[in-house]
Amino acid sequence: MLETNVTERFDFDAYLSHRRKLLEHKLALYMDGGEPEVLWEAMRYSVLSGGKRLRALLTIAAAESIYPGCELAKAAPDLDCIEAVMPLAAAIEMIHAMSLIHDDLPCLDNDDLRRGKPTNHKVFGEAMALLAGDGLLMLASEVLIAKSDKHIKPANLLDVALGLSRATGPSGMVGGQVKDMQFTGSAEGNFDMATVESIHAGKTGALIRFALWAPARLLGASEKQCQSLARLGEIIGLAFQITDDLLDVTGDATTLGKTPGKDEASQKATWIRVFGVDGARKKLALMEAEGESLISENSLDNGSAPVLLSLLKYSINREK
Ligand code: GRG
Repeated sequence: MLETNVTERFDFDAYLSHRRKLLEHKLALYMDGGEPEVLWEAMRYSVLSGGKRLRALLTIAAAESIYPGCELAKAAPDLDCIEAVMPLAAAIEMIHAMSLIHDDLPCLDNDDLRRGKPTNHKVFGEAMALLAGDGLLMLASEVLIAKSDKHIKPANLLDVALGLSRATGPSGMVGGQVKDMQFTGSAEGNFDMATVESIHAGKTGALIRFALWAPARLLGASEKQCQSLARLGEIIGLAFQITDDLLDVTGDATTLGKTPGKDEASQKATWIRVFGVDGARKKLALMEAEGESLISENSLDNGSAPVLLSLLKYSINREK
């Protein structure tokens, strides 16, 4: 097993691979077995198919960052903070996976390729893909509520469950997706920066914001810590989606594991269509600087392990 205690020189790759391994193990455990068999197979196909796991990694990193001094650390000093947020991290990845399944359906983006593999409906058919998405949506809440540690305060868990519904539903991902549809195919003059920011904040930003805020709330961090992490989530969420817009223009299918060039072909309202590639790069540089200041001013990264800072940079400088 890799060292979890990162000291002196921070090895970000080792950090990523260790935390991803813990998460994959839990996801497989929470999704082991189940019937009807074909439904569970379709759900597992999309959840256990890799992906960067950025949202879960943000949740784990936020938990590690706030753990010393939070309510739970005092109430249950022997509890491992990564273990404590695993149901939450897994629930977030389930919601993310279901959103990808539905997004790829013929009635939405109609994609054949996801994470370098045929999309869920290409393997299981449209009806089963729809139901696998529905199943994951509810399994996420079930895992969060049923698997969370008994030392977690019920009021905190309830707040987090409410936050998950808000981030996922009409005021989050679903609303963002609807706005995305409303502006797809629209001429450039019909939308502006505020429109694109609002689409991005719902479709992508809401879950990433939640991924950083929720572990702090769940473990009983201070309100200031919760709010600073939520703001960092907004910065990373927008930066992540602008990077996604950029990669759709500059990336290739093999590296991305999905079809590039679709935003342009379907005339999506993206940052690139408002500001161009250079404009997107400039915005990303500004957001990276803003995130960096927020992290250092609020001491969000503790000790010598700049985990959140590294995840911020990873969200922006990734190639897939
Ligand atoms: C949430 C109830 C509910 C329904 C779904 C379709 C839909 C509503 C929302 C669309 C959400 C969506 C697909 C947003 C795009 C976000 C995005 C950039 C996804 C790619 O994320 P990565 O790069 O993927 O993190 P990996 O494969 O690495 O996990």
